[in-house]
Amino acid sequence: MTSNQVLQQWVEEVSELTHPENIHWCSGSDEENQQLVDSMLASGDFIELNQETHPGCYLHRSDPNDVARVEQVTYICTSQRDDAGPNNNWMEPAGARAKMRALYAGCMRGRTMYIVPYCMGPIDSPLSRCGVEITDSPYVVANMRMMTRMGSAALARIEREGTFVKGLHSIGDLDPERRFIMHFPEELMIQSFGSGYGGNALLGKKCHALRIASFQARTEGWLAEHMLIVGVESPRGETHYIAAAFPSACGKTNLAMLIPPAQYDGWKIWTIGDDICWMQPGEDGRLWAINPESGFFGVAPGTAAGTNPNALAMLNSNAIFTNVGVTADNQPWWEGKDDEVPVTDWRGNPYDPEVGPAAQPNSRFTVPMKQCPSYSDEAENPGGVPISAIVFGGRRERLVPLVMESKSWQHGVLLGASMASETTAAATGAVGVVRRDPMAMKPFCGYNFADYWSHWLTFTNRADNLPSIFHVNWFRKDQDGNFMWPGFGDNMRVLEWIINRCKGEVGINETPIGGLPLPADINSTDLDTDSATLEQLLEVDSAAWSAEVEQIREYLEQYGDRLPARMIAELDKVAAALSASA
Ligand code: SAT
Ligand code: MN
Repeated sequence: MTSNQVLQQWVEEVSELTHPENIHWCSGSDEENQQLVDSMLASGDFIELNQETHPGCYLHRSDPNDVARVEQVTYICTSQRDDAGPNNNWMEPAGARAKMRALYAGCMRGRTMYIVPYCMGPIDSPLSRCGVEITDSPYVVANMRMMTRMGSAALARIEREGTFVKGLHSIGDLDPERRFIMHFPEELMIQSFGSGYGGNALLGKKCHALRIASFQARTEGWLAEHMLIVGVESPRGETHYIAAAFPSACGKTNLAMLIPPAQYDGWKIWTIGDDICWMQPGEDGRLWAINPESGFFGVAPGTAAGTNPNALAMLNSNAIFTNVGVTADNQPWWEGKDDEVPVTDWRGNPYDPEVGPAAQPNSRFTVPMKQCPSYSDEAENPGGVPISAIVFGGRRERLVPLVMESKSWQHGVLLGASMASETTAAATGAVGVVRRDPMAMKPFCGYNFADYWSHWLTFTNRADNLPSIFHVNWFRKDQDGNFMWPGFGDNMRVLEWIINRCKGEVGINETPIGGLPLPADINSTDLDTDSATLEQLLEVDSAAWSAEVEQIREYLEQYGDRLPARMIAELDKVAAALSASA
């Protein structure tokens, strides 16, 4: 029950449509969570893990057909098709609503319908936004409780403010043919059916905090981005905050929890967020950012003491593991974790390496952010943190230098729009093909990319102390196919250079594509990369870059008339500078 009439009426409508057996308004309390856990243990939704080594940890095995986001059935339903843009699947809103209505009819018979009020961001932050997810999945409720500020405090804020995003979710019958993730940004509404998986079902995450929020941010003058946020504290006690966007498989979670190499004594990386960043100009002309989430929903495979000790350390208690393997003593296990041999695979069958990996490659952990050893209390600051630098990145074996600085905000927007990664062997299809993923928002921008870049470009009028924009590439390879840069903790050396640039403490090598470091300005004490290789990582091949510029032009031109002229002007400047230097 609620005093908000719109919410009360919507709950009644949904209940009449879906026919749940019970309705439960979530308070977010510990007792409520315990009851939920107990009922999931009884139903088999949760399997208890070793409570001595992993207190409060549970395993969830999903339907084997329901293990990832489903972009092909994810739609943006704006009244005008062009408002969704070539970057989205579009469906006409009335048709989409009718389709979903038919699927929802009676879908919650025999189930409990949970009303989940949540707040994206600190509960008392003006940058935060609220939503309500109605779901018939207790697994979703347990996850939302970690990933968002869920329960009574969020409902109180909704009753105070009167606005919220409406998200309706049912797992339905998990039939992939009857699975749709619909977004109605003009109505601040999400409708999801047929999947219980993370990004399809935890509606606060990609559906609200990126697709709906990006649309909302455009009308309200802020940015909703697919970025991690880290604080870099120097031995002098100064902390600079960096927001960074990468396509998948570029080590975003690792960067968010980086541990600096040994000689960075007194330096510390603070984690504010690993996935989503909402930014808004402050009175001082800087951009101030919050992480709208309060938990991590991370990929388990590859998480290890060597690659990300902070992540491993936070997974010993109060975590939900989805689709991982299990050891003989009932501990969670995934490929890359350690030398143990699991006994059970993610489907619950005896583990047989001939059949496949123990953990599903997209298996996940859900864990409260506060359990991360590098978690910063600033994540709770209602005012957010001031951003000194925005970093874009991609996985490029050739061409793209280790790091470069944009010549201006506008050029930085072009760098973001040109972001790309080469496909890895992990994805199906050809290896090494360059895929554009502007601002790492390709699957998450809730409107036409051309309008999104125009919105980014307006920030020069909105704030006069904008962060510098950089582009990084940790993934260059030499002729023999070896990585030229060690990555992981050593990326700290690049972060240090970025901060030195923000403070104006080091110079720059001006090139046609942007400002590159002078090799001597990258801290190379105890670095495994020799100086010749470092120089190669900081070179510009003008002929190859001219070809790249034409590929970027071809990509951008598909956005037609709506593409801001400024973007092509920036690209032309780069092209002209490259020809002049050739
Ligand atoms: O499924 S999620 O979108 O939540 C995770 C991811 O794909 O990044
Ligand atoms: Mn993500």
